[in-house]
Amino acid sequence: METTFIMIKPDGVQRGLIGDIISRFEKKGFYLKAMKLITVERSFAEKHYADLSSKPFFGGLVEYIVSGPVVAMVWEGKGVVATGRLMIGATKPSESVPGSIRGDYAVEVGRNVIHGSDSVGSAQKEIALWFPEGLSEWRSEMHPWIY
Ligand code: 3AN
Repeated sequence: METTFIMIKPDGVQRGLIGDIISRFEKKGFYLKAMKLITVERSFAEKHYADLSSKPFFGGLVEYIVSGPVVAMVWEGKGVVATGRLMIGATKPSESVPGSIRGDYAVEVGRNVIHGSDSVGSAQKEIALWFPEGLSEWRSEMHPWIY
């Protein structure tokens, strides 16, 4: 079953959006497989955003991610990578439609509340980076009446 890495960024935590965001993924029908509240080191944030290291906003992005605790999560379900991205909305809040998380809660690209893996491959890499301890054994098939 497909899994994705979702992170509520420091602004999302500080603004009290954790419950709402988790609720959206639960209600959609995805399964929470791992979750932790964690403040990461600069070197860890640089590793997470390594693909963006040449971008002019890289330094500011790393500062932002290490500025406070984040909620790191793994969600599982059919098509969860692509659907998760739709639920999150476009990177630029000016382009993210109302109804999406960024569309409802963000106005600044540099404070856009949430991260979600952009492909199945990057999801696997990000999950390995953030959850080296592994995921919960709980599987939906244990409770077939829950979809
Ligand atoms: P996404 O998070 O939608 O996958 P990416 O991977 O292009 O978007 O960018 C990662 C993060 O970098 C964004 N979530 C945002 O916080 C930050 N970012 C992207 N573009 C800019 C920009 N032009 N200025 C400042 N920060 C940016």
